[in-house]
Amino acid sequence: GFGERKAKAERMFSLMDGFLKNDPFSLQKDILHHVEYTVARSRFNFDDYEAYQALSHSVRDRLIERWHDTHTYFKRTKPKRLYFLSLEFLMGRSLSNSVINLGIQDQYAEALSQLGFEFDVLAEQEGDAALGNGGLARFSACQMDSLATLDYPAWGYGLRYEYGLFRQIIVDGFQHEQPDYWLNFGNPWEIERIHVTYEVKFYGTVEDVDRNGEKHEVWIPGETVEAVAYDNPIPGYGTRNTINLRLWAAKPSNHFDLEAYNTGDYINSIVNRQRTESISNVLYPDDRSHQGKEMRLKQQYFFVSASLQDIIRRFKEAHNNFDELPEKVALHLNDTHPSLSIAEIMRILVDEEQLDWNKAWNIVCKIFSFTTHTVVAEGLEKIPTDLLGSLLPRHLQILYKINSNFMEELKKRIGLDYNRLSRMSIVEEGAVKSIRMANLSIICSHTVNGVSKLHSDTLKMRTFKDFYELWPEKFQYTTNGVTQRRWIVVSNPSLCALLSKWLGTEAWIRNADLLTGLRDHVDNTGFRHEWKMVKRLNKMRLAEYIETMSGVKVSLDAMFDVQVKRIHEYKRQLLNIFGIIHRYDCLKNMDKNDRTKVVPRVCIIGGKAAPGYEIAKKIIKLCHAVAEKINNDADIGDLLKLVFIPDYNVSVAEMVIPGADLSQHLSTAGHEASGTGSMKFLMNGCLLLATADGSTVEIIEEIGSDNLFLFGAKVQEVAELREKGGALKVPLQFARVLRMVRDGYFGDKDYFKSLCDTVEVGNDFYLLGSDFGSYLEAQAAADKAFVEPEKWTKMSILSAAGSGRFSSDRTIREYAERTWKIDPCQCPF
Ligand code: NTF
Repeated sequence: GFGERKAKAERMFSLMDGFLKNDPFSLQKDILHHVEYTVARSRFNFDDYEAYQALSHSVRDRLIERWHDTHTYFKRTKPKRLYFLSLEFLMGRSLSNSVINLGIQDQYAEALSQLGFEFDVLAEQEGDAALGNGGLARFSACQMDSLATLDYPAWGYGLRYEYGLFRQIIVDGFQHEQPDYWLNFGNPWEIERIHVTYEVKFYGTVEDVDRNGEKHEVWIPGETVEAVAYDNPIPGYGTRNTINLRLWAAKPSNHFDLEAYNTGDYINSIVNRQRTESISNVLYPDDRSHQGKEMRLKQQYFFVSASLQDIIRRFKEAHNNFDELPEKVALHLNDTHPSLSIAEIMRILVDEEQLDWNKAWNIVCKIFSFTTHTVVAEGLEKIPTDLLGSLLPRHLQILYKINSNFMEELKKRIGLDYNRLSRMSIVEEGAVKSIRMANLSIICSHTVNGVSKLHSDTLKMRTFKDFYELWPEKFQYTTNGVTQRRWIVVSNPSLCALLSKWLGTEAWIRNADLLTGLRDHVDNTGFRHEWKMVKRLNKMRLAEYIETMSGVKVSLDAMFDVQVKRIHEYKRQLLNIFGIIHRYDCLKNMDKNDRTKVVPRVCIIGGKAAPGYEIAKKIIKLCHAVAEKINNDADIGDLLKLVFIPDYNVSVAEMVIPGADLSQHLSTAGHEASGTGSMKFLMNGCLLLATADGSTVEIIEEIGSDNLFLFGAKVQEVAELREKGGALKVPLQFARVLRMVRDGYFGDKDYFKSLCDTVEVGNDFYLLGSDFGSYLEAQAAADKAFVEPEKWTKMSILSAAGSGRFSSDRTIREYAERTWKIDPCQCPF
């Protein structure tokens, strides 16, 4: 009874010391406790890695306290919740970020130094959590940080891959992929919830059942897998709120396997069980083509089914009428990867909860929102109906029904325009009949978001034109952002201190708009001097890293020029390399005396190529071949260096970005949906050399076109240029560089042939040739600015000063207010 429960609670409470204490002495005690009892090492003998583990566990304890409080508070106050569904999160390391967000960085540093350890050294022990590919996945991670910091009642849902994104190693200039078995040494940042499990079903058939005299279709599944929850606490900065990122792992279901029992095939039944575990094993390493792979589809449904069961269970605990669902639940589709949710929730409401189809559909259309991260229609996900029908027969039926209802409605609105009807259909008839996940997502979502203004215009005018004409009000844009907690506070502590000093407050860490205050100091020589010192310090850190990674010694006086991102033809790393070859060629042909006037450069390129993307891999090889030549040319010395940074990931980015003077964003206009790397560089006072693509257009609005180096064809010009094809004018320098590569100047002539073909006149889809002239001019302008350090520093300051709008806090606030309609819910201290 109640009396008994109360007595028990009181007894429990009297046994607790209250919250964990954060003074250095208590922290030391906790760390040593974990050395002895969690890591099980002697407290008199443990190394840096063990110290890292113990330290992390003491941080984890503090996260758990806040996590519990936050969720108890959410449960009590029952706010509308956001569920952020994403198949990818690139969280990177957690230690520094957690300690900073908890606000106990200094205490930990002191506690550790008294124990003879250095916080930063231990932080370096941590490996990255790399459960994602590129921009989309890191953006998800930034959004989680902002959701927690701004006190939104949000959950993230994803998959706990046992193998994250492959590690890139370079052998003879070629990329090789190594598995990232990241859980090998345990993961202190997750909490295994062995009691939070759901059954996920696959295959089987659909059968008719009789329900109160009516015929209904019901799924009789053939295979069952269990989903186990792993919770990853996400602490907000300057708040007690700590939200949850729940990742699912597949485990074999413990259901009694009658067949194996009957046939006595004990060993095989266990071997078969292991196959089911493999669902969450590995992240697909391709960031924009997930076409027609059965395992990928299984992953998507596994994730969707477990998440929705969890969400519906939580809803039913607090509410008893599904009419309330839209007031209490917002479901966000991060790209189309989770869009099976739509069919799944219809199945739950209609088949299991026995709601009338139309009633269910009306509810469902009020809860979904959708963000797309791609530009071109060819990149959109399609699932062959054969595959879907065998894995999820009932879902395929549901999708057909959604589509036929939609087609009926559409005919009433637009008449019998069969071309348009077939373009808008969820079902693509063709050689391979398939389901168009983007069409499904648009039809069912109340809001379709682009990730920058330009991107959204493209969606409206091209990619989703038919849908825009039908439902203009659905189409919105919410420009991406990045979290200044990770991209300044964690990764650039010296800049962080400088900002707080000159802004006179740390408030910019929660309100990045305050960075505009830097404009007031731009004419102060003392401030500029300190600004330069910070950059120099970060360049030193980067130079050391370069030397250990590649053996190349670089001069700190050179301009550090960086391009780091996934390798893609549209991102045009090849344009960068051609520019470098051109620079090298000029240096070689230059009079010795003239060389002294040249601005020395260190060109840094980094990024992974999808394992099956041949051209991207050739770009990596070419980069190494060119580097080999240039770096060993005694004529050139410090005037030009080229280094490829292997295994680019979140923690490498944290080191590289603060050390850059210049960063390059070279996508052919109209191809980069937004770009978030540029925002990180901007915050760190790096100048941008960029095309007018994605969010760069909005960056220019904030910092002014004088403070960056813009080049290249504009979006409106691209189509026309492409049409010219073979008649396109290409500068002589471009032809010369291309010839050098073709002729084997950098070796491997045959291997580079197909790469060269992609940019040959008439075949140059991404317009490297036609943009080359303007690219070289922008590069020359950058050189010119760099020799005037005061001017350069001003541009650098004004870049950072204008970066506030590109905080993911602004992004999240816009989503919360306009799209999700959720309110902050701050757990009291
Ligand atoms: C990326 N997409 C886009 O290519 C970037 O322009 C954008 O900034 C980020 O998403 C975040 O919105 C992907 O990573 C993916 F997976 F869609 F290819």
